[in-house]
Amino acid sequence: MKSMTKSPLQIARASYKPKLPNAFKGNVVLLEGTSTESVADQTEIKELFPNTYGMPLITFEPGEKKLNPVVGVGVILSGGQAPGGHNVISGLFDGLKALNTDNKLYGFLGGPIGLVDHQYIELTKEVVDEYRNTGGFDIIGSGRTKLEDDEQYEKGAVICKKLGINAIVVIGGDDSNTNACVLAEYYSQKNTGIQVIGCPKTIDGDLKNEMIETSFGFDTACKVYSELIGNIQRDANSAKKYWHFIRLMGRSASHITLECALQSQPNICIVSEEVEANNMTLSNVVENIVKVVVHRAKHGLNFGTILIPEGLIEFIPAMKNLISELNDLLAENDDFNALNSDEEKREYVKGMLSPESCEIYRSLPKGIAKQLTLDRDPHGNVQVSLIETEKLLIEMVGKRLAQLKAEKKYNGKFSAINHFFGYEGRCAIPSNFDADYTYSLGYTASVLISEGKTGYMSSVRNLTAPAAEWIAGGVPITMMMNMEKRHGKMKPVIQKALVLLDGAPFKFFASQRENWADEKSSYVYPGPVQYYGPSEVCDQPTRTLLLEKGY
Ligand code: FBP
Repeated sequence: MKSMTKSPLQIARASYKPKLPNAFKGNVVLLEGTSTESVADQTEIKELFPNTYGMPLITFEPGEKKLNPVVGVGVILSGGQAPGGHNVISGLFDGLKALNTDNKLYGFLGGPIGLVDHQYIELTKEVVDEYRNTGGFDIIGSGRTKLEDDEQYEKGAVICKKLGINAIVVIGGDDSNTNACVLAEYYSQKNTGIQVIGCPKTIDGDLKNEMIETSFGFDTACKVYSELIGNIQRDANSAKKYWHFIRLMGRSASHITLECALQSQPNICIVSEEVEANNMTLSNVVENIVKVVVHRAKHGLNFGTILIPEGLIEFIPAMKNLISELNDLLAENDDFNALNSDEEKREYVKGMLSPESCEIYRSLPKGIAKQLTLDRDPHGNVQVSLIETEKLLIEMVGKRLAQLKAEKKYNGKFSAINHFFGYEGRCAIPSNFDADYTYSLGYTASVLISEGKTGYMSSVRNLTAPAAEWIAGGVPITMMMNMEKRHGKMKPVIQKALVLLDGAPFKFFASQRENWADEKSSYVYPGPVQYYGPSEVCDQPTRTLLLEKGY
């Protein structure tokens, strides 16, 4: 058999033509709205961003042909992978070439560090064509280096000058776009002539607001995880012998977990934001799970599915205090880092914590306690993907059920299996929605650049309508900012969007969960992401977006 370097689907998918909003079908005109304000802390944000604060919202509409001067653009992929990143780049490339065939696009390698270390490639048609409609960020790679000091910005300006780059596009999440905004302000203040445009990326779905309806990648990742959850539910319903504890990526916010629950209807779904709002302890969370396990066992159902958001641990108030004490304690702590064994580290930490936090730290299984002290990411966040909450819950639920059994209050069998879905979905081939959305975001960025804009995030709205009716434009990044404490200091940052307990997706879930938990449970098996077929199967946005838009 001939060896294959591409799958038949890859080959077919390469020829998919992403849909664009009508505004981009011909020549484009820019419309400016009224000036904007930051979501909070207006005085502080205005003072920190004198050049990029208060700019108007922008929308694009079809318009007259005009002459577009040649531009050079550099693009950076920042942070975790998300399906559709390659299509942002192909949309950007095609948009730039449609504006002026002499425009050039460069890709900085390995994330923001590529700009600082002058590592780049030119993104020609041959390179871009290889990656159209594919998952992953491998076209130029990604990284989590934080752009935060003048020396880095100056080094970036040097390479931009050398390559004739007038604009940088940063494709990233809330932290990366915060950095993009600071960079835009710096380059404006220094009159470098370098514009900076952001693009809303993250599977976590927590970079959203009135003008950014969803971040790209959320759609595909949730569809991939929901397929897997559906498959597990079929297995559970067939074998009838396991409880599956499934943790899902998403960092702090529970958007992914909630969306997967809406798609697959598991027996239990924990939403971290609700746990925090109800001031729940770890034992409360365990007790809620136990109630459902016991109830189903009474009906002979010793199996089920439970979805757990990755960031749960940080939303349990007492655990949150412990993590925050650990963050302060471990920040650049040479004494701790010099210790060799886990036992020495454990003893050191115990000696430094407050009595309340120490009590909790002691009560945790050693493995979990160790995971809480692992290195933070460059933005100072605990790497929640490394904390195996699903195993902790299995252990605690098992213990509690054993107690109930001894008290003759439970007579079932509890056999549990743990799963963690994250990396399985982050580089999936983008759904039609993500392929179209990302291509449109890239195309939008090219027009914002040609219009000389800086400090804007590429925005494509009205996403529950067909792509032709999507509204493309730009949102000043300062509009999304507020002041928050980071590493003990107040900093301007983009406000993270958590699950709203009074929002339509959560309310719908809350109205259904009792039915999903009991003996009449009604699993849904979403099946694989569909690329070809009827529009009602292939072109549906997430349930979250539909509910938010009142469908
Ligand atoms: P971004 O916020 O950078 O998009 O990353 C999302 C994410 O997939 C989270 O869901 C997860 O907690 C984290 O990245 C894992 O990070 P890493 O890729 O460094 O393991």
